[in-house]
Amino acid sequence: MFKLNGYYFITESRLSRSGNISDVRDALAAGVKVVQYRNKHSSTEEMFEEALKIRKICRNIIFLVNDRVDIALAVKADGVHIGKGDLPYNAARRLLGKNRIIGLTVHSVAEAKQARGSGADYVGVSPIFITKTKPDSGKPRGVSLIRKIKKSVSIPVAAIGGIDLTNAKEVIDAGADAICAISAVVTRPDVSKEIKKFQALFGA
Ligand code: TZP
Ligand code: MG
Repeated sequence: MFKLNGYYFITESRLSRSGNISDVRDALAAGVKVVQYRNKHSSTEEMFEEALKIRKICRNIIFLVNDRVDIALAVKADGVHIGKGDLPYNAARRLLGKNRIIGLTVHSVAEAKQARGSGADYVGVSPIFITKTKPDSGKPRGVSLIRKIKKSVSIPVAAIGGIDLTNAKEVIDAGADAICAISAVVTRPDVSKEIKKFQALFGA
């Protein structure tokens, strides 16, 4: 079974100080084991080129592409992260095959159970807290939803949305296997150093 553990890095060039490629290098330097390429504003061609570069940098770790199954296949990513408005799970699975990773965004226990039943490799629970990074992500669910989902499904749970160093411990204590914190990391002058602070909270 697929495993997730620790800090999970997601790109966000609009908030980044030094750009996606530099951020991914910093994430690797911090020892991150999962990188997701998320880009909501570039052309398909630009996304392909950038994803290809990141795939090359992320040779020995898990590299996922947000939303875009076509880009994931084109750059031989390890999988995708999808949710509402993206290709439905079954269609994505048919294209990606059984060995690639598919993570699904969920907002409730029912959705998490459904994701598990369809064969998703992990769920992204979103948003835990209020976030400006994705204003349309819906109402904050709080850490209680992580607890409930962990009791209901066996696949790994990644938590996302408004997570920073002040609340990350609470999220981990609720049972999250992985945490994604975008603005709390990519807006900081030293991305690697910031990620290490999150990683230190695991097992602490
Ligand atoms: N999906 C749900 S919330 C979110 C995404 C991509 C944004 C999380 O960003 P931040 O800055 O960590 O709140
Ligand atoms: Mg999506």
